[in-house]
Parts: sequence; C-alpha cells; structure tokens
Amino acid sequence: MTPAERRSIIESVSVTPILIEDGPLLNMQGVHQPYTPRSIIEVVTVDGTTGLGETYGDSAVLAVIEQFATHLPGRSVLTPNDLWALAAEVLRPDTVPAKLVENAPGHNIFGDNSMLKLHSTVVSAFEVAFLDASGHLLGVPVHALLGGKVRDRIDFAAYLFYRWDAHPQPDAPVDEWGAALDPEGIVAQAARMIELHGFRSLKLKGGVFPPDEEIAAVTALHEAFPELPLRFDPNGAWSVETSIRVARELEGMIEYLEDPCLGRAEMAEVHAATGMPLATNMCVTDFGEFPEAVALDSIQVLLTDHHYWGGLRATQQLAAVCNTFGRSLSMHSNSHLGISLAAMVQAAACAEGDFHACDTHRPWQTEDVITRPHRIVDGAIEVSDAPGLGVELDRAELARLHERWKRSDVRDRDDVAAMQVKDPTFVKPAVPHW
Ligand code: GKR
Ligand code: MG
Repeated sequence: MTPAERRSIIESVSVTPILIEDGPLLNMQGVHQPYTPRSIIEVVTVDGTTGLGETYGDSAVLAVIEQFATHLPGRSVLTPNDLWALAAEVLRPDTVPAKLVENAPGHNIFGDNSMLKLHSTVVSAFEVAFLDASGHLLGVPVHALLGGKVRDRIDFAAYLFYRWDAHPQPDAPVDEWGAALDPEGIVAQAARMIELHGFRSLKLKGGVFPPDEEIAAVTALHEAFPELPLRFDPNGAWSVETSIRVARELEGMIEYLEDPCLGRAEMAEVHAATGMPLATNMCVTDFGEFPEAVALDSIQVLLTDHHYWGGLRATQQLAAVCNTFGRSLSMHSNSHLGISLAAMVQAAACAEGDFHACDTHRPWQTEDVITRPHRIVDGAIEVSDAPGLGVELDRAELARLHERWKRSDVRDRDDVAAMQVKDPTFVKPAVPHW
C-alpha cells in the first residue's frame, strides 16, 4: 500500500438528515411542503480527510443509506467502483424491505422505482463523498479524478414555477417571491430570476393549470424574452392528443417540451406527429430504459441526474451513450443544497456532448450547509478547481437543520399531503390529467 492509499482508508461515516425550507411551488401532483428532507453524508478517512455527499432525505432512502454506511469503514475512498459490488452484496431483496425499494427516492416523480435505481441512488451518494475525499487527499478537483473538465462554466436555466405567495400553515417560512399564478406572475418571476442570476435560458414547470392557461404563460414568456431558449415541463400530465396540440401551438416558441405525456411509446407518437424535440426525466430513468427510447425515437434530450443515475462517473457513461445515439443532454434537479450543486457542476463539467442549460432549484432555497454558497452569474456557475468538490461544510448550519429535522415529524417529501392542507378534498391527479 502506498502512503496515499493508507491515508484513504475510511474510519467513520455519518449520515445526517436535515429539513430545509422550501417555497410553495406548484406541480402536477400538488405543492412543495414548507420543509423538505435531504441527507448530508460525511466520509472521514484515517488521516481526518473528509468527503461530502448530499442526497434525498426521504425515509426510505435514509434507512438504506444508513444501513449501507455501516459497511464502509475499512474500505478506501480511492475505489468508488467497488460501491456497486458492495451494493449488490448488501442491498438485496432479502435485506431491503420491498416498501423501501418502492418508495425510494420517495416522491415518484420520475419513472418506476427498482432495486437498480436504489443501488444507483445509494452508490451515487457515497461515490460523490469518495471523490470529494480523494480530491482532498490528492490535492486535485473532482473533475481531475474524472479525467478533466471539458467546459469551465455550467449554464443553468431559470426554473420557473407557478406558486402561491405563502404556504397555508401559519408557522411556515416565508420568502420574498410572491405569488405567480398567471402569465403576468410568471413573466415577473422570470424577470426577477434574470435580474438576480443573469439566466440566459428559461424553464417553466407546468401541469398545474389547464393547458391553455399554461400555453398563455409560455407565449407571454416568449414575447417578453424572445432571445432566450425556453422549455416547458408538465411532468407527463397530458394525453398524447393534448401533447400534440400543445406542441403545435408552441412551435417556434420553445426549444423543447419536457415529458408532455408519460410512456416511451406515447412520447414517440408526439414527436413523430409534430417534430417537436422532447426531453425527459420520467420515461428514461435508468440505462435499461434507454434502448427502447432510441428504437422508438421517444426523446431527443435526456436529463441526467447523478443522484439516481449512479453518480458522476455514471453521468459520463450516460453522456457517452447519448452522444452515440445522437441525443443531447440537460440536467434534472429537485430541491437541493450546495453539496449537490457542486457535484452537479463537476458532473456537467466532465460530461462530453451537447448540453442544454441545466435545471437547478437552488435559487428557491434560502439555506445552505456550505460556508460559501454558489453564485450563479450570467446564468452560469464556474467549475471549481479547488480540491474535491470545492465546498466546505458549515457545521453550525448542519446542526441547526438537523435539530429542525429532530423536532419535526416531516420525514418524506409529500406534495399531495401539502396540497391537502389547503384543500382537504385534493387527491393526486390521475395521469393523463388533461
Ligand atoms: O420540484 O416540483 C418540482 C419538480 O416537479 C421536480 O420534482 C421534478 O422532479 O424538476 C423535476 C422535473 O424536471 O420533472
Ligand atoms: Mg422534468
């Protein structure tokens, strides 16, 4: 063993569940809760080097990553590839209750859950922490461990949401964004996002209101910002017929539609009928789903997400597959903090291919667990060349957000339950909804 290998041996691993403030953002299945769970991972080696990771905090994922973490001491952070074999060895149908597999990553907005996706989610969480620790041990950025960055800045899109002014709960956190429930509100939100962060690309989350109301909002965005690429994502809320109608009405205004309907065959039908480029984070959510999507021509843009595709190296592999089959890339996100954002930036920096601006929910988050939260300038984040992920844990904030988790009974993201606070008769909409 070399000296570096000796120092790379893991002494301890901690998984800290936290609750972070979240705004009342609407989507097709309800609204974000006032607080949403995340898990923060710290892997510490025998010489005190720490590697950080961040992933879902929903109870099913938390239970599995806590179980997995107990197997890591004694292993080396320099060998993240071994995590797959370890996952196969210790996370099996007889060791992981089926309900944990079904519920991970918790809120079911992308594809079906499976043992493969659970392994990918767990491996990713620890792979990021391993790479961060390795970068600190060797004094190099994570992108150097991934073969070097192919771009210096990562473009992000302003991720626009219909939203209420405030959550209905009296003690919920408040933010300054105000309501956005019509085209004027959405255009004003876009203008503020651009003013704050210089975004050069826009994405509207749809599936909230009947399609014609949302077409009006997209049209208003296009008229207000004609030079900015625009995309629109109703999370599979529409039928094939509605998707075809919306695609035709928005032709020339949007760069692509994201998951207008559910299903690879259905998406292919929409593309064949309209020529509209389609993107997904719902109908292709693991490598096994890719061949059919290519054969049917269901999608033209794949939204990667290292959190459930298996990590940063898996993102590079996915990019290679996309390049081979002529698909371009963007990146999916959920409410997240700066460790996830740092990992997203390093992943995008090392993924070859045609990248559209990535999604990030970060502008909606008011808190962070890193000492120097990222700044989005001119719609982009500079790829850090500092060792590891280039972020430092804010231990006081981590402790505060963990205390909040301990005092609360929120254990899962549940947009349906959050909507029921305002409307007790609300039920999760059947899909297709329109
Ligand atoms: O945050 O409400 C949301 C989004 O709808 C999120 O859950 C989706 O996973 O952003 C995602 C998407 O692109 O579908
Ligand atoms: Mg999407």
